[in-house]
Amino acid sequence: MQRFFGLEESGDVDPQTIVAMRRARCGLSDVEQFKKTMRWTNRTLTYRISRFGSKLTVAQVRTAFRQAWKLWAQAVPLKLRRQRKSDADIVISFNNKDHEDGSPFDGEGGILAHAFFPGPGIGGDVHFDDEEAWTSTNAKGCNLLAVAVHEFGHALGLPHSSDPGAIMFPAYNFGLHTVLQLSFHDVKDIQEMYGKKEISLDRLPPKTPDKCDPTLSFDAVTGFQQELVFFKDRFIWRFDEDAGRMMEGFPKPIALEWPGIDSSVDAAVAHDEHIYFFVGPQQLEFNPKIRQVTQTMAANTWLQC
Ligand SMILES: [Ca+2]
Ligand SMILES: [Ca+2]
Ligand SMILES: [Zn+2]
Ligand SMILES: [Zn+2]
Repeated sequence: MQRFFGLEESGDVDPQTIVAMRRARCGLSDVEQFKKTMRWTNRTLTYRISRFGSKLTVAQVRTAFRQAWKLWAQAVPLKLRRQRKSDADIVISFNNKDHEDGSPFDGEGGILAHAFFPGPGIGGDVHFDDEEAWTSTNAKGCNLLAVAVHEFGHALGLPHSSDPGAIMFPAYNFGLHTVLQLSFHDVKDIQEMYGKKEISLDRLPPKTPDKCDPTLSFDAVTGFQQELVFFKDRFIWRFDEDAGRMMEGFPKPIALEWPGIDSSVDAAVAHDEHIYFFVGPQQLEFNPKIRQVTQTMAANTWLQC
């Protein structure tokens, strides 16, 4: 699994790997190799919610799933229809611990959900761990929509992506303040399976920046402790000054390092045991000890306005 987090494939479990592994993730194994691409042959697929969870209302769950399917169906000529009764292609449920498919859930945290690739029976089905703190809002907890978009990608046949900007990256994209959307790679991968939809997307899917792109420009560069951090869009790279080299596993979404910083930043500075991120007319004060944004202020408060 190390390859998927952009870490060195050392085979040893180093502290960096442990951090990546402890993070909430999808239960689908990265090690699993796919003999052939599995995809649905029908262009209209049906889904049914066979068991609702205990954390969200029926309406909240239905809305999240409808929005999640819509993101994929905007890119490809597929129709997803909710079915109340009888068999559906994709059966979705919230489950606890062992739920008789050989992949028991692990209680709160860790694995949040898993899905099966297209096929008959359990194929295409999606299971969510009912013990997670599911939310339908931007509040703390697990945003059901963010997890559902990823799992539904598997239900349509997509494996994990090594692009850290992709919905199909094994760690979920919990950018709570950003609009959830498919990345350039997600769109390319799903269109390779099902073709392009004639109606174009509302806006172009974002590309994860490439550090060696000769036209690359940075939004901000700043020094934190013994590091230099390079910002571009919602991603960063970190340069370790002691080791004299770029750290492995980057680019990474800013929000994975500093939760709550979900957009591009104009400037960032470390001061008085806090980090200040400047985003448009605002600045976000981040406390690294508790890993939280502690205050939002006007960007020009430093200038005593
Ligand atoms: Ca879990
Ligand atoms: Ca099924
Ligand atoms: Zn996954
Ligand atoms: Zn399951």
